[in-house]
Amino acid sequence: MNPLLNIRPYLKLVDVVVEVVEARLPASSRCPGIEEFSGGKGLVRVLNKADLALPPATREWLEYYKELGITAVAVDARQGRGLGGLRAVLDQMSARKRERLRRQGRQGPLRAVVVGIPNVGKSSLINRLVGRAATRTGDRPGITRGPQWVRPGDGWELLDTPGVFAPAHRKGRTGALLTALGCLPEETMRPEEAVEELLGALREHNLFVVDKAYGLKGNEPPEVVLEAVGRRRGLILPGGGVDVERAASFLLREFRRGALGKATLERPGEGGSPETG
Ligand SMILES: Nc1nc2c(ncn2[C@@H]2O[C@H](COP(=O)(O)OP(=O)(O)OP(=O)(O)O)[C@@H](O)[C@H]2O)c(=O)[nH]1
Ligand SMILES: [Mg+2]
Repeated sequence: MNPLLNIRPYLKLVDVVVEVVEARLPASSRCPGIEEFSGGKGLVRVLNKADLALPPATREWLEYYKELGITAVAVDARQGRGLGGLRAVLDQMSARKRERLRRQGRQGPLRAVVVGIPNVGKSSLINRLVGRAATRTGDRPGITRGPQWVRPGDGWELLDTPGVFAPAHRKGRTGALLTALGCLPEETMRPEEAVEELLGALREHNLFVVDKAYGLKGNEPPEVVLEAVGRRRGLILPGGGVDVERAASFLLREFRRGALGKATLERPGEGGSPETG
């Protein structure tokens, strides 16, 4: 089933579709079928959590989208960075309708729906745009339960929606990385498995943030890394061995919130996911 079906009834009400993706994983965190879904509406892609991604990689993505004629902006919804650019895009995309309304002597409203996979910061972005905690946010997937209009009274009405994902999001490395980033529930995969894929993806991009944080060379197998994490963090089983599962969960949480440093896990042109080349 198309995961966007529940949102479709709202589409005819809106002027712009805002697709939020993870700046650390811009291609694999995309919303499946969004182009067809948004039809003739304006569509803007927001690379959120840009504070946790590598700035040169984010610039590379934005350049790449520009070449493809895709409207995209990078933001940090937590700190409110990059919102000016997004507002400008929203204004531009709604200019024609505003002009029509003006000719009719009316003021609005203009409406946007915010969609994306879970936990990418859709609700946080809305809260930043309206300047108050209008919708609930949280550091796990599935916080927003149903569509919710936010009406700040500035002429815009924003629709927050629950995160959606497709079967492809759960598969292989994509599934592991989305679990590592907190976009899929932790139960999706054993944390040790997610750590293995995360380490692989980081090292392939010459990112040794985990290895450095735990004083390791950049080529130790995941078991050695988790042993180091468990010992350092005191995650020890009664028999004296490391609690590997807890060490893996701990490491994933550290990475997710950016405690190990910035990282971008895919670059344009790498292949494997749509729009990576
Ligand atoms: N560092 C950082 N954290 C962010 C940013 N935006 C959101 N977050 C955090 O990411 C987590 C998820 O944010 P939400 O706004 O609840 O995400 P959502 O997409 O609405 O999630 P669902 O409703 O579950 O689909 C929260 O812990 C936010 O504080 C950002 O730009 N940078
Ligand atoms: Mg939400």
